[in-house]
Amino acid sequence: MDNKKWFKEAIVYQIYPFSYCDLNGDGVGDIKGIISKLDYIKDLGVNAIWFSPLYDSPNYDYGYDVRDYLKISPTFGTMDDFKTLIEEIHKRGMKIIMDTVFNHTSSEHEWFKSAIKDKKSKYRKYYIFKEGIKKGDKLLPPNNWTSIFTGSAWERVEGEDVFYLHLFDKHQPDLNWECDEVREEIKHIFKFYCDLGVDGFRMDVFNLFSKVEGLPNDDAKFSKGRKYYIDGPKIHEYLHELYKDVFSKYDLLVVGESFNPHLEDKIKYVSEDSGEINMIFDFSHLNADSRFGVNYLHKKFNLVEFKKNLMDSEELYFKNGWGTLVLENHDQPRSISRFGFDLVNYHYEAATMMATSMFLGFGVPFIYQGEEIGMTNTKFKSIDEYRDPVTQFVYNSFIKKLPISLKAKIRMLNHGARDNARVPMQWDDSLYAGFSDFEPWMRLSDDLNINVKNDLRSDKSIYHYYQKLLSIKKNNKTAIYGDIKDLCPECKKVFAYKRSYNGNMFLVVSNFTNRQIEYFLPEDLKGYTYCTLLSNYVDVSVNSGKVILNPYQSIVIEPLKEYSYGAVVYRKNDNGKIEYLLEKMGLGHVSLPKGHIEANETIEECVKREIMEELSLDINLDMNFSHTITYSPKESAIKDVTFYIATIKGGEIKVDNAEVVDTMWLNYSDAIDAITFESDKEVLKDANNYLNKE
Ligand code: TEU
Repeated sequence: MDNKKWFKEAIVYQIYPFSYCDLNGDGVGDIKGIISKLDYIKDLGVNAIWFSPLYDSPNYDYGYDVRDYLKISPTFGTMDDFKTLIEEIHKRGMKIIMDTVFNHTSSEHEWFKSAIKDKKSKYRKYYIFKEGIKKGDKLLPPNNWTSIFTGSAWERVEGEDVFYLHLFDKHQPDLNWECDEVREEIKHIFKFYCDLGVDGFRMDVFNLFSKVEGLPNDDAKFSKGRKYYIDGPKIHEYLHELYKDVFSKYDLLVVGESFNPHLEDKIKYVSEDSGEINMIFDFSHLNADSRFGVNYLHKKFNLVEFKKNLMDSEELYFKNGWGTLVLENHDQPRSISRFGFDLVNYHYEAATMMATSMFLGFGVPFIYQGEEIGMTNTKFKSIDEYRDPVTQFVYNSFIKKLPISLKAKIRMLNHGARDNARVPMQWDDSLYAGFSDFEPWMRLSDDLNINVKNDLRSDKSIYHYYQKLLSIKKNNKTAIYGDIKDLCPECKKVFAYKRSYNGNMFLVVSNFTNRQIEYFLPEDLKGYTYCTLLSNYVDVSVNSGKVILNPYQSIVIEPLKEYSYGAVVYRKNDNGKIEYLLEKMGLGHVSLPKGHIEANETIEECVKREIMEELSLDINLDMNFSHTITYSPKESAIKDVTFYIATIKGGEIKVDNAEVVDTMWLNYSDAIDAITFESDKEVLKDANNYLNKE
């Protein structure tokens, strides 16, 4: 657990390149557009960006059908643009994560074209071809497997009695991982991007790579074939080989997108001992509003189910590897719309509550573009407004035939459509939402008032709230490495959990309803005085274990520690001069006469405000509240002294300076005195006495 690697402290922002920002005016997003937004992304507080596929593709499945893995799609730019993108991301101290699609290629990939053209081609074995079954004058597919995108999983090769397997669209033929050359090609592609400077990968549907030998018929009623390819027999072997030959040679973040994985396999994929990958996406919690895991089959959001699936995963990964925290991606409808919140009255509260509940859990947050301003689902009005082929397949194969009105059919589609996540990003209220000057490749969403420009100037900015939230996620070790425990799994209205690490802890308590409610902390947590790290309301009411929560309120609270009064840290600098660092510890609200933290501010804001107010100094303040702040008093009473004030996290004492010679605890009033300007002299005297004691 303490084996620290950068991926564990990552906070990832996902970009769907088609819909982020169009700079060249063709209605489709592009790399230059993305580069123009990197400061916006950086300022949100993330430290890595994952791109849905940027490779050359005929786009039957919008990039998830790759024609050439070593070429950037001309739709988005050139390889040079991509290199600039890497450089610009790194310049800003962020990492870049590429999507990889290796379960299948595009049917227009040179390998497949050659395999189809010539039976003897060396690429024939790169794919899964099989003779059809003759039945009378008909030729049936080799088995009864169905595609995940509906219909048969087989397509007949023109002019032959042979079929090829495609677990997704027919334009996405499955690669044959049994073939050594295929795996070598894949490793080569991974290395190519590593050597360009890419820092990590997402692997699309990685747990479908290995298929059971013989590809037998499946007697399942629905979704035939799954038991023969989900977590297939050689998947762990393949992943280990990738790890050994590629992943272990670089310092990467590798996250696999899993498709309905089994429990024992999940553990193996992410366990550090297995040497496979770092994390998986496992979306079981997102099924809490749908039947049979199908987003179109809507049911009322069930919080207890959501928490159970989420917490089961987090607890599992805490023990065995690392977790991912996901509410949205390019395949999912917008979270705040699908879970049935009252967005007319509480849009800000619902969006910030959801984010707080999710991203302070155990694992790496993955934030999908637009989530940080609370983008919502779209009310598509007719079938031809949808761009995703899956929506069309689902409509034609199943929803179209239902005995319900067209309106009801569209409503069903709207609820589950992946298109909801794919409408253009909303930057401002201009004609095309600031996404493009040209008509976008797909329609815009309905509520264009939800846009970056409006959000950033609003008193209730979701983006600004995310900054505070992510600042906690990034700087508070408990939020990263801490154990996680659900405090009330059976509560139907509240989601409350505890994170703990090295004697520190904090609680996250969220109200999932649009009414004011009361929640009682468990007995063992009642006895503390809590201070607020974050809330989406100004008032935070926690009294003797009773928490009163406003509609969709989320609070993050931590106990005020006995020793959290204040600290003075002295050191000698290179010239033998005495410097001192002051740390104000665990500023508690209300109970302290000075140095109190307001309910809705973070510690860094509190320290900034207080120092500004109390000392009236110009301060160069870093956003990271765990960072040491350096400032020079305008009229220093003390000459030749460099004065630092470090803000702190919880009760954790952290001085990142090897030169520190000793620390000394003061009681609260002394510590407060110590940071008032007049008493600088006294403190220095004190420091001198202390250091010269021996
Ligand atoms: O998704 C895998 C996947 O199984 C989803 O398509 C899922 O079934 C669907 O969203 C349910 O509505 C990955 C990619 O994320 C997706 O965009 C691709 O279409 C798919 O693989 C094929 O590459």
